[in-house]
Amino acid sequence: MKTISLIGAPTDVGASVRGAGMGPDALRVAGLVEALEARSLTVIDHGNLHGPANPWLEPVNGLRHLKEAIDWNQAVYNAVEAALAAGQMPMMLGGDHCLAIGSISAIANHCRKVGKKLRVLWFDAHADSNLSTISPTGNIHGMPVACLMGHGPKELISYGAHTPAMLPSEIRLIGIRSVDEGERRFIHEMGMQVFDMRYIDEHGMRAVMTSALEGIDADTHLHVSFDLDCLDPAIAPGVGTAVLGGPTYREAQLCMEMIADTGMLASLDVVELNPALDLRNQTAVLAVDLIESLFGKSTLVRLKD
Ligand code: 5AB
Ligand code: MN
Ligand code: MN
Ligand code: MN
Repeated sequence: MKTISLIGAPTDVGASVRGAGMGPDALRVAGLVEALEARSLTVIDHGNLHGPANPWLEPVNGLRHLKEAIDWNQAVYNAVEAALAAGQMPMMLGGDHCLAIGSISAIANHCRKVGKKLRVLWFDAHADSNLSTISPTGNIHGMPVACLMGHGPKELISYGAHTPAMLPSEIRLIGIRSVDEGERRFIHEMGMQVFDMRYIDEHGMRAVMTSALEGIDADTHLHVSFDLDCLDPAIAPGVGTAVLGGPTYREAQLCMEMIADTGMLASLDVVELNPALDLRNQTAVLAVDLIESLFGKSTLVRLKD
């Protein structure tokens, strides 16, 4: 059976709304460990990583808190790399989404080393494809996709042995509904596959997930980077940058169940949970509920064929 390595990364240095640093503990309080154990998984909770405090400064050259983001991502990179080396499944609990740079750099590096194909499913309201030159905010949590594709400050694009860490063909963006003008151009230049909300409305979540999971086989490392602001704010208010019009509870469940059905999930980021904005920890409780489905707790009554 799988052993899950929980890695808490309690920081909000990549954001300009404070509070995401409390995410890891809110997920624990919501019963994450117990829920995973109830799915017969072994869980090793490594507790929280340590890193620099949020200095709460304005962006410099289009980047806010660059040095702090570099240090936090190095800590995440090291922890995820160690979990993979030990044969465990890393689950990184953010923290803001800039931490996916370290997490996915370690995963991609591992894939190159062991000769696995990589597929990343990026669930998000946002495209996270900003560059310092085009970002309207300078917040690094809006830049991880670009950094992973080799576009960003040199320290953030070179954690692993290869730059870029990830190719555009290895990622699928799902749930997107807030894209900055520069990001739109970048996405098209890179040729990334984006299943935005309009596409989900028109084709339905089942068709979207069938496409997003296409080609995954026994040689694939499947990583899910789950920004909780992907979900509709009506069900997930506890996020720093909420955007109207996200997937419903049922659509989110279907995503999780279809991923579970592949049996190939190999690592996970759960990010952008902001307990300071949540209502009685409901977004954390919802996240735990969806993670249970991701690990095979089906809501189906009929038996699967
Ligand atoms: B998140 C925005 N595009 O770059 C920017 O939550 C928002 O990780 C980024 O998806 C949101 O600041 C980053 C306006
Ligand atoms: Mn994000
Ligand atoms: Mn987002
Ligand atoms: Mn956010």
